[in-house]
Amino acid sequence: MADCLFCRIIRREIPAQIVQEDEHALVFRDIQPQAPTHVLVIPKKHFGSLLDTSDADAVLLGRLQAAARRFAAEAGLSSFRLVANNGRGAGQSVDHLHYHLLAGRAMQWPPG
Ligand code: DGP
Repeated sequence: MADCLFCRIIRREIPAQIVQEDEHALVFRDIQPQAPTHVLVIPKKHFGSLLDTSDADAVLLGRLQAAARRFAAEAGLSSFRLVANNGRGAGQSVDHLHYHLLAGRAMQWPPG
């Protein structure tokens, strides 16, 4: 997607603090961190949100969780939250599927 912000980060057209990368996924620091540790886990393939994926993408979706787990393990996180906002009503502002990984402070439940 030519004008997608996160696709542009993947292509290195916009700078980001990338902390992990493989063939399928990118993990980088959120520009507006909501916790001491706040990274975004994204697929390199463009999906607007989880609703734009299908059962055929199950392996790729699993890879995103694996990337999140690797980051958490390497960062020594014993607890963290992994969350995806899907749709404006849920707070999604960037239309490229992404999981927020937040850690380093007490978390509330349910989230607001
Ligand atoms: P959401 O609101 O759930 O769609 O999350 C989008 C996140 O993306 C939000 O926490 C801020 C982050 N973000 C927006 N623009 C940029 C950017 O240019 N660079 C980085 N690293 N993060 C961004």
